[in-house]
Amino acid sequence: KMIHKKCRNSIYPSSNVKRFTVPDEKVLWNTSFSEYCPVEYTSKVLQGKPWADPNIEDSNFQPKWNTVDITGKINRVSFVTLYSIDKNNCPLNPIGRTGIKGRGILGRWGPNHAADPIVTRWKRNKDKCVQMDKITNKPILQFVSIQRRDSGEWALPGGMVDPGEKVTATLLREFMEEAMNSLEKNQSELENAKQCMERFFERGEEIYKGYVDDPRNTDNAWMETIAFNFHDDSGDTFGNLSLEAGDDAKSVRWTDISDELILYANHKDFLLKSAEKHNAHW
Ligand code: RP5
Ligand code: MG
Ligand code: MG
Repeated sequence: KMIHKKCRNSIYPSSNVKRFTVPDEKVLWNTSFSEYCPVEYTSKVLQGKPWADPNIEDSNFQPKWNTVDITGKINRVSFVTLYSIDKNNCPLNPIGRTGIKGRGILGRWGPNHAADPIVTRWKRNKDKCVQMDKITNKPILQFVSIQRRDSGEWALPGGMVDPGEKVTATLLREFMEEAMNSLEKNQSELENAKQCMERFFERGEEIYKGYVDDPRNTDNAWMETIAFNFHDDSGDTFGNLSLEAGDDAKSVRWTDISDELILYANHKDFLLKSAEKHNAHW
């Protein structure tokens, strides 16, 4: 069972709000922790944003917890569990305490759904031969990583699933925005790359579906994701495509997968799983 670490015992991202200290053994809601007194923090940035929920006290806000809202197409179902609702009508983080109440900078109360594309290829030398790791003697897999503008950490080029959007569409859209700078390209420049990527993204393999140990999580709002692997086995797809950082990414690069990776949230776990699937070095 997962225990979250990146959303505990730290300063909340883009703020100076300090989380209430939660030791490992006090994470689960059903372990008593009478001193527990987390501060409430919901960023002002969320006010009036079309992509964000209203405040919980707002009388017009009638969220249907644990269901997909038919009209607004907002998915409030958790991959993890049927989450509980506390006495203030706030959803409770299924993994446990985080040291902060409220939403922080997350748009939704409860689960915030994202999708993460894991685009991989084999590492090759100048003669196009696949490179092996000297110790494990296994081929080295590389993945497309982006550097996040918010924290500067390297991460998967993932993003939020828009209301009513298919996850397959989110995966492609976010990859093109963050790793190919599609938002700054004109229609004709995009045409060729888009067709190529659409075909490449038709065959993907699900690697992970569930909670993300994201530094933005709170007691009442958390990230969940579906991570899909798209593998360019021959190396042809990306031979003709160039990577260019865009939107909430400030750089992009191919990175070798290994146990030494240091990445945002728990993205490293998804990459190790991808490497295992391809019987690659890690
Ligand atoms: C992570 O946040 C997810 O795994 C995904 O990579 C990302 C989505 O949020 P933004 O990149 O849109 O901030 O937890
Ligand atoms: Mg994005
Ligand atoms: Mg993103």
